[in-house]
Amino acid sequence: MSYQILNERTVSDYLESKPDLLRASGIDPTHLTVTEVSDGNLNQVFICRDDAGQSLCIKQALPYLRVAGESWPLKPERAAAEARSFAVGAELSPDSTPGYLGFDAENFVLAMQDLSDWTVWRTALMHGEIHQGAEADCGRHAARMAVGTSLFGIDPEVLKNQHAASMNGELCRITEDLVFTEPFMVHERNSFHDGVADAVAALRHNEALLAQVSMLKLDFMTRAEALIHGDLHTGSVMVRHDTGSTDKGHAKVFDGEFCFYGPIGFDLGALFGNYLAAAERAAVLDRPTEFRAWVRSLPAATWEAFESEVRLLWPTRVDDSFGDDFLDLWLDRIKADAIGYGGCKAIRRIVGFAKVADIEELPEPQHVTAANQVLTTATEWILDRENRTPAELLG
Ligand code: SR1
Ligand code: MG
Repeated sequence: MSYQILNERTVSDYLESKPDLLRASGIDPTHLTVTEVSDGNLNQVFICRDDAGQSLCIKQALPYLRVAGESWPLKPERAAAEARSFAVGAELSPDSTPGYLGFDAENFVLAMQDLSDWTVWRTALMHGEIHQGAEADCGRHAARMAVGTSLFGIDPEVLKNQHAASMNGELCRITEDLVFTEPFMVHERNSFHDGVADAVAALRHNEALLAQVSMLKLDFMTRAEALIHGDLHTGSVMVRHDTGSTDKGHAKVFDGEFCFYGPIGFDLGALFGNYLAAAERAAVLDRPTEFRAWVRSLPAATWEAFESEVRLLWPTRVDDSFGDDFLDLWLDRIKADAIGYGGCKAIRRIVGFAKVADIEELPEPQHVTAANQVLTTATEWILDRENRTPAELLG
């Protein structure tokens, strides 16, 4: 399919031709300053600001993976999944969702609130910044999305139609390959430092681990519990300090193009796995005690906010044949899933395609120490996930 691929010079004219997007943003397209700020792996992103200081963010899906180029084609229709994620987030969790201004399905363009005065959480963590409260926002957001898009928030027939309309097979396959398959075998897309080669070989020969990873993969591919984000790492979260504070903050979740009906624990696990990378970075860089303690507390704080919010919403469930004892069992399963998926997500960032800067940008000796520690801890999480609590995960 051919469509207009935007660049910094063409965004103004494009916006002038899209009165719906303009109306929602209140921006004047005639004197726009447009800056490309593309940062993620898949898409291009522009910040547009008018002379009066009004701004908006434009995100366009390319027909290929941005970081790989045309050698890795990708259907731009994935932008429709992100539009779905935005619309549902705006309804169920508005405080933790960036303002959603509209979607142009012909050109695969999303318009959203400009969050230039927010910081990507991964970047803030790498710099040793504390945003106490962001972790709970993420847990609450995951809970609201989980309950609101599941059997507990929607009539079962309506739910089945929503599930069918939310298929996102191409992006799910990326996760299936990059998270659950390739890191555990020899594959051309993998890469890792020689200093972790022994640990990588060990996990590939660990039959118990491989079986558990396959079990988690099967659940990822078949257990359609709720509309999950699908890629909720710390690069999919923006944070900002509360006014006047240097350590209290809030979070907004964005970048929902991987969303699909999947296991609820997967999103929490993505956060846990990235908290692990942040914690190991903080350890090898000998960050201040207060920061390291806060990072170690993140899995428990996210989990506690998730569980509290689910319990708060539980009396509103649309099918009360699911009772309170079931809720305890269900939460236990989500918790174990989250820990297992956290392990898988951490391992893929050390071994597979698409690394994380927390570990990649460490100087060599620290990189090897942190990467080995991530692999050891992640393996334990997967194998022992039924017996672990989020409070114990980071020691
Ligand atoms: C092929 S895309 C690589 C990764 O970028 C996204 O953020 C997802 O994590 C995906 O696995
Ligand atoms: Mg992303």
